[in-house]
Amino acid sequence: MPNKIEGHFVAKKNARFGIVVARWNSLITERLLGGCVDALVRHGVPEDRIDSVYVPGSFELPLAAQKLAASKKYAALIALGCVIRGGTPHFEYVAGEATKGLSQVALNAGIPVAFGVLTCDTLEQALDRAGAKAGNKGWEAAMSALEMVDLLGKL
Ligand code: INI
Repeated sequence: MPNKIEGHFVAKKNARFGIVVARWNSLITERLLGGCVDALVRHGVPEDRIDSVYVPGSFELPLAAQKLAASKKYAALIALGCVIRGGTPHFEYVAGEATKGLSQVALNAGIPVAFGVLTCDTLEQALDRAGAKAGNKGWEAAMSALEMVDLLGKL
């Protein structure tokens, strides 16, 4: 049997988490933030070890995340945003740059940057993923941050 190495959903002692939240579609992103903080706190992260930083839109998430990563204060970052397709190519540009930029920050800094950016066709779909029919993607992003911090500590 191979050695199985995996992360668990536990809060590492003293670990600090940075959440970057886009204000665009704040009806949705505030709900993602609520789910995200709830998941962290219920898995043992004290609230005073969680910082939330606001940016105008999802396009700005990577730059703020990069700055937070450079501070070396955080075990992981979680990016929350919501891009809704409006029938223009704008959607692809904003969502694409947010996605590329955030993964670049994670790889350059060597810390997990959880991707909690919804890319939806409609507001209804976004609501479903922000606490209605399809769970809360902010919660899921927080769980992935917890798991990755624990995993990286084992590698
Ligand atoms: N930003 C979002 O987070 N979601 C969107 O749906 C969106 N749309 O549709 O335009 C959006 N645009 C703003 C963008 O993220 C930047 O804040 C803006 O272009 C200024 O740089």
